[in-house]
This record gives sequence, structure tokens and C-alpha cells, in this order.
Amino acid sequence: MVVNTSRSLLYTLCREAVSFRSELRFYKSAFVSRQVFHCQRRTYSANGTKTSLSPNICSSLAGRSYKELYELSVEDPDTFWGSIAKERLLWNRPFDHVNNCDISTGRINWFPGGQLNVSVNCLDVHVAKHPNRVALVWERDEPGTEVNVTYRELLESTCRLANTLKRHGIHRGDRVAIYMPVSPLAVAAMLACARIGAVHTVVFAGFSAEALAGRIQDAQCKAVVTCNQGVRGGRVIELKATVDAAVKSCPSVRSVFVAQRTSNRVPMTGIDVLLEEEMAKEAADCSPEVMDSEDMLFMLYTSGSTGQPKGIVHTQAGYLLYASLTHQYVFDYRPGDVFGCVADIGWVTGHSYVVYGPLCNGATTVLFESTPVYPDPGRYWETVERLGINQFYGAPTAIRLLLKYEESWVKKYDRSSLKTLGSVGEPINHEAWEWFYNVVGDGRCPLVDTWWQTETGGVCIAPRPAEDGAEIIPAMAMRPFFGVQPALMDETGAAITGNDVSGALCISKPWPGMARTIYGDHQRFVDAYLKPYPGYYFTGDGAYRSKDGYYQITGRMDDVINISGHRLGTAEIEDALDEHPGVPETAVIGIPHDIKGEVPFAFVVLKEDDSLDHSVVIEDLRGLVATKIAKYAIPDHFLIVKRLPKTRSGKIMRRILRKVATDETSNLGDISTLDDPSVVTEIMQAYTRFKNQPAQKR
Ligand code: 7RM
Repeated sequence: MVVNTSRSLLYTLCREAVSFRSELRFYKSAFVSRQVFHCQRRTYSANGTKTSLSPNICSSLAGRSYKELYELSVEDPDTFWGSIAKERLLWNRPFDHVNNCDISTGRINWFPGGQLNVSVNCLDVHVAKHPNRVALVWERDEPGTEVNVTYRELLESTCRLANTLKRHGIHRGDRVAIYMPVSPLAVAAMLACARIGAVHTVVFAGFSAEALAGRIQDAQCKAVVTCNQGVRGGRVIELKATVDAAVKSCPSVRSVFVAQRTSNRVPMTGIDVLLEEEMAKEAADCSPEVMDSEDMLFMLYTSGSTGQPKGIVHTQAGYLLYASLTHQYVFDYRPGDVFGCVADIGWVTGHSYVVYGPLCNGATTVLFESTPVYPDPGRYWETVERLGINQFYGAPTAIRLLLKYEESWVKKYDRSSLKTLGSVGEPINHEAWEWFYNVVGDGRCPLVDTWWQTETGGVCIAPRPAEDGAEIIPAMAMRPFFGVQPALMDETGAAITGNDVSGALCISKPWPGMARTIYGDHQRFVDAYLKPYPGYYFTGDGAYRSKDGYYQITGRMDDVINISGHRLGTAEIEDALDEHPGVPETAVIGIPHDIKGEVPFAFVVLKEDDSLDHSVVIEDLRGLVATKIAKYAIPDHFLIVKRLPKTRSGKIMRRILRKVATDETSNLGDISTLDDPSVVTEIMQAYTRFKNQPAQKR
């Protein structure tokens, strides 16, 4: 069998699959007709020296193996999830049923009739038992200045913040935008919303004012919680100024709560409230709102294949249960461990594995404010040593960046506290996997490649849990989590049986963590996830099932790219570029990048106008993307072309652009549906001229 371990081969294979926008039938067939080579070098034990499953999944299911538990979870989900939910969550009212779901219409109900409060489950239950246990370790940007927050302190600040929100007219069901870096107050803001039944939407603090405004408008947020400034990698970020610019076009916003991260004063306006000052006036307790299982907990905007980000909705009980169970079993979290997920709270990973999962389990969770290379490339490992981190969960893009430096940046720090390493956000290539496992983990910590999405709420496929001594195959997500039944679909829409096969990755039964809807647009939810393969949840990813029945994710099948683990629709970038008056049309694709995984490549058509200076237009375009979306979304390459390759029905054939931009024009595939095939030569010539330019001019 051909064994090729390079990222680019896998990449090419899965990229081949990619479609014309929304032409599902086309990409189904293109995808399935290609084989993905599965690469197996060495395998590692899934459980290290530890015993298999954490013993206490719940008392009525104690003593069962992974295999037994997994079988029960898919054959009798009601018994499985019902017994766990009863025991692991604190309910105000027990649920009437375990689930009442119809995956074809998108009616997803878990634990109907049940009532609870998420903040109580994350705080009060622990304060009752161990008030002085550290809940949060805030690893601030400047090394050695970390701040510990105990469960009691976090409950108090959550209550003060909740009371502040209430005093300013925020009630159950209202939406609140949180535009803050990772910090204890940001966590308190999320939990304060949960406490009073408000719905938070955290917006990554790197998004532009316009992107923030779009989300606030879509969610009709009544308030924004932010900081005067942020601090990251030694640099100051003007958060409040961005919020000021955003809320100008957001009439729904009545108050902006401003926390002080730095001692600098920033201009204040009439609707601004100094957060800490107001909190100090409020009581340190706040009676929790009793919420129904299926009330909204939060929404989080994520990119799809259209220009409009979607507000993915998660609800209370099912989400919390799924986040906490996966946090425990995927990472083998044990009581007393210090859990270090270095994700930002602006992404779902921060929601489930910095905040909700760990806090529901009473863990000590790290809030990492800095970057992997500040002040130097040893930062992660110096932090691991100083905080005694037991589980380290990060992104392949950071690992790929760090492995370029001397190993001494890792080796000089004591990493003996580490027990589990985790990876998330994009496929992890072999080189990164091996470096993470061998150099960082000294070959002694299981490394789990965890596959999941904003929409899945928590990890769905990961090497653990597994039986005692079970293998881990490098760079493979491998095993479905409890209750998750993956299916691979072929071009006719049928499930592919057997092993050593590839297809569109679906999940065939509802699980408690799955998204419930897209805010304000249930039809879009049904169309995007449930309609493509009736009876299944469609992930948008392709996957390969190995001879042994393990899953390997091959990449997106739609026009979504992944820049440093951040999901972005190419249509969003195109929409920003198309605002330029001299630019009638653009097409953006993703191309492989050593460190970031993928970067955007923009093909730009200019108006017939000799006075346009190309380099000025490109500068304008860069600025447009930065202001409309975020800096990280700016294409790395711009290529000016006369026309785009289109089919007779007017669809851009992105496959051709992808081939050109990755120098793979020897086999362009079928171009018979192109309206005018001569466009291909034209674009190839433009690309050759472009490549021969000095790099800084591109
Ligand atoms: C958690 C998160 C989801 C998309 C998903 C995939 C890709 C995530 C992996 C992965 C290969 C992985 N949520 N993805 N994890 N691909 N292996 N372990 O990232 O909503 O922001 O992105 O990310 O394409 O569909 S997300």
C-alpha cells in the first residue's frame, strides 16, 4: 500500500473533493471517487500507564468497559444518558423524558421537563464542597503574573456581575455580547448570563467592529460586556474603541459594561458602565433563574459557506452534560488536575473546555491570555512547569509554529506534570503529531486528536475513551465518543458500509451536545445540516474509515477554510472584497500553508479602467478585509485576473483556481462544463507572471 505521510497529499486528496458552492451532488461524487491513503507508522497506548476508564461515569453504570458503555450509549441512549444526567447534574426538577428528538425536522430535545441552572452546576455545587479550590488560573500575558480565583471567589463575582446586569435591565432570554479576552471577568460574564437566564454570545476579541456589529444586530443584543483594552503578546488592543465603533450601528444595545484590564483611561460614552465599580455595589449572591433544559444557554457565531455567519444555538442541560462528560473522558481528567486548554473563549473550544466542561467537573482550569511565542517560543512549556498543568490542549497551528524552533525551548522546562496532550481545530499532520508526542510529551503522554465542531458542542471523535492499553494511531481522531454514531455517505446519499472507505461524515443519531438551531433561522439549520442526508446530521467534513474501523478526518467538503484553526467561509472574504468599487468580482480559495494550515488566496477581477494602480487596489482590499472581518482573514495572495472560470450556469469553478494556485495544473480534471475553456490558459499565465514577481509585490 502506498504510504505517504505528507500533509499535502492528504490535503490534495480532500481538496479534490471540494465543490462548486452548494452543488452537493457534484462534490459527493468527486469526493467519494478518491481514495485517501491511510498512514500508519507506529501506534501508542491510549491510556498510558493509567487504568482504563475513570471509574465513576455514574453509579448505575459502574464497572463497564468502554466497549460496553459505547454499545449501551448507542443501543439504549435513554438508559445511558438518563442515568448519567440524573447523577451528574443538579436538577431543580427532574426531567420527564431523556430525549424527544426528530432529526429530520430538527426538533432536538434532551431532558424535556427538567429544570436546572448551569451556573449552579458550575459553581454552587463545588462551593458547597470545596469553596477554596482554585477554579481559574488566569495565565496573564506577562509570564509569572498569574492570578488564582477560587470557586467561592468566582461564584461571588458571577453573582455581582449577574446583579449588575439585572440592575441595568437585562432579563431572562435577553442576549448579551461578550467581547473580551480570556479573563476571569469574561468567565464570570458568561456564567452571570447563565445565572439570570440571559443568552451570551461571545465574539472573539480579534474581530473587527463591523463583524462585531453584524453579530450584535443578528442577535439583537441588549448589552455588550468588554474591557477598556486587551493585552496580548506584549501589545495593547483597543477593545473599547472597537465596541464604540460597532454599537453606533446597533440600536438594540442599551448598555456597554467596561472592565479595566489596563490602567489606561479610554473615552466613555453615555451608555457605558464601569463594570468593576458597579459590581462592588452589588450583593455577592444572586438567586439563580430556574431554566428549562431546552432554554438557550448561548449562541456562538461560526462560518458556513455563505457570507453570513450563523448563530449556532446551544441549550442548557444537554450541552453541559456533554461538555463535562467529554472533558473527563477524552482527556482523562482526574480530580485535582490542572486542565490547560489554551484556546480563546471566543471559539467553541474555549466554551466547552476552558469554561463549561472543566467547571462542571470542579476542575482547575487555565485561562491563557498570551501567545505561543511571547516572550519566546518556550512560553507554553514554561507555563506548564510553573502551573503544573496536567492536560495540555492546543491547536496544530501552534505546534507547527513551535517545532521550527530549537528543541531546547521545550526541554529546558519540566513537563513531568503532563499526563495527556490534546489537539483540536484542524487535521494535525504527522510531523506536528510526532513532535508534540515525542518532544513535548517525552513519548509518555497519550496525545488525543479530537474532532468536533461548534455545532457538535463537544468532542465527537477522539482516541479516548478506549479500553485499557488500546492503541492510538498518530494523527487520527479514531473512536466515536459515547452516543456518537458516525456514518460515511456516498454520492447517492447512502451510508457506506464496511471499512477502508471514504465519504461524507455524518452522525446518525442525535446526541445531547448537538446544536439545536441557527438563531432566527431554523430553516437554514435544517438545510445546512439535516437535509443533505435525510435522517443524519451532516458535518461538512469528509472522513476515511480505516481497515480497523477508525476515523480519520480529511477536511471540509464545502467552501469553508481553516486559518490557524479558525473557521472562515471564503464567501465572507469575497463579500468584503466585493465592496471595492473597482472590483466587480472575486473568488477566494484556501491553499495549504506550513504553519497556519490554510491561507486564503484571492483571485480578483478589476473593472476595465487603466487608471487603477494594482498595488493600491490590493492595499485597499487588504484594508477592507481587516475592517469587515478581522486581520487574520486577509488573503496571503492576491492575483488579478481578467475573468474567473465559470460554468455555463454561471458558477465559479473553484477546483480550477485551487489547481492553479497549488501548481497542480497537469491534471485539471473535467473542464467540459466551463463556459469558455480558454479562461484556464489566461489564468495560468497570470499565475506564472505573479509567481515570477518578487514575493513582496504579490
Ligand atoms: C472545535 C472546532 C470545526 C471544523 C471541523 C473540521 C475542523 C476540528 C479537527 C478538525 C480535523 C480535527 N470547531 N476540525 N477539529 N479537522 N481534525 N481534530 O474547531 O467549528 O471552529 O471548526 O474544524 O473541519 O468541521 S469549529
